[in-house]
Amino acid sequence: MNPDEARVVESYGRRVVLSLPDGQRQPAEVFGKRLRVVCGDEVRVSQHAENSALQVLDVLPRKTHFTRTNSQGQAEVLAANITQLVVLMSDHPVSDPFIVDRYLAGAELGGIKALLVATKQDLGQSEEFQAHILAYQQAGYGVCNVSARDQATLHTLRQALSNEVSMLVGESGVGKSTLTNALLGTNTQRIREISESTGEGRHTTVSSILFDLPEGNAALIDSPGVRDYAPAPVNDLQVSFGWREFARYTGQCKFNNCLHLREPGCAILAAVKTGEISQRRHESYKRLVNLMRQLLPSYERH
Ligand SMILES: Nc1nc2c(ncn2[C@@H]2O[C@H](COP(=O)(O)OP(=O)(O)O)[C@@H](O)[C@H]2O)c(=O)[nH]1
Ligand SMILES: [Mg+2]
Ligand SMILES: [Zn+2]
Repeated sequence: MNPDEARVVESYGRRVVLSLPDGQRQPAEVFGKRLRVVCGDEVRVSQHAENSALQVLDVLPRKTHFTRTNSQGQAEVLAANITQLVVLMSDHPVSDPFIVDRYLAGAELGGIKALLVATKQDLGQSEEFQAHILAYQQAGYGVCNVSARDQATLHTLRQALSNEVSMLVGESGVGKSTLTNALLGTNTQRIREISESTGEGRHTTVSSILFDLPEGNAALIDSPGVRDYAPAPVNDLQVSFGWREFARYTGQCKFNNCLHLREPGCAILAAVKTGEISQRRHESYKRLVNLMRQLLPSYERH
């Protein structure tokens, strides 16, 4: 990294926290109204005088960007330059597999590797949960079973995190911040207290924060709690690229613009019928096609 370059480790609009080439973390201001920076961005900075505030002047080209559709139906970049999305799933409380699918699709569409982590292993796993995990393995995803309360369970995950810039995502309460603390060996991130009366937790992680992991050349981003997630708008034909297991059947459908919904001679529908592709994963695909059709008017689709 050049001496005038830095990495954004926290972003609050105009105010950010930077990690400087010497490893120090310092607050800075974003210069100019149009510049938008997110966690993981590499930026060019300047400082007028020894004790003046650091200013972010420019964003270096992003190698990857992980996006979502925001509440206005627009694409929003959540993190830049991550190499791996780590999608957390828990049985306590039960994670929604349709949200997990959309996170995995967001990674595929952003050209980012994806890994699944089943959390809170110490609390046990129902048969239904294990069936979901098996379906993800059959689709081609690696799965780590962990408990943040047992360092011995973190070994495989630590290996998967080395030499990567990983972002932890998943529904509120799935255990992202607890896992971050366990991996860092600190109590940096605040943990949600789940209210006994309502079962609802408070959102204690307000912004994505990037941490350097002690081992290897690795970084980990803890992200704020969410209720829902969808990738940035894409046209309906692109949605299938979010389902890794569909790739095996590329070129085998009768129509080359097949959307795998109800077309005759569809290789994907045939694979769903034989059980080679999970029925639930395909249902999830159909739901995302429908959502994307609502988000993008038809003239933008083709
Ligand atoms: N038993 C058990 N509880 C956990 C584990 N990880 C997290 N939790 C609990 O799950 C709740 C939510 O955790 P938190 O890390 O705040 O979730 P986040 O919203 O995804 O960041 C807290 O009450 C944690 O104590 C685990 O491995 N085992
Ligand atoms: Mg959290
Ligand atoms: Zn098809």
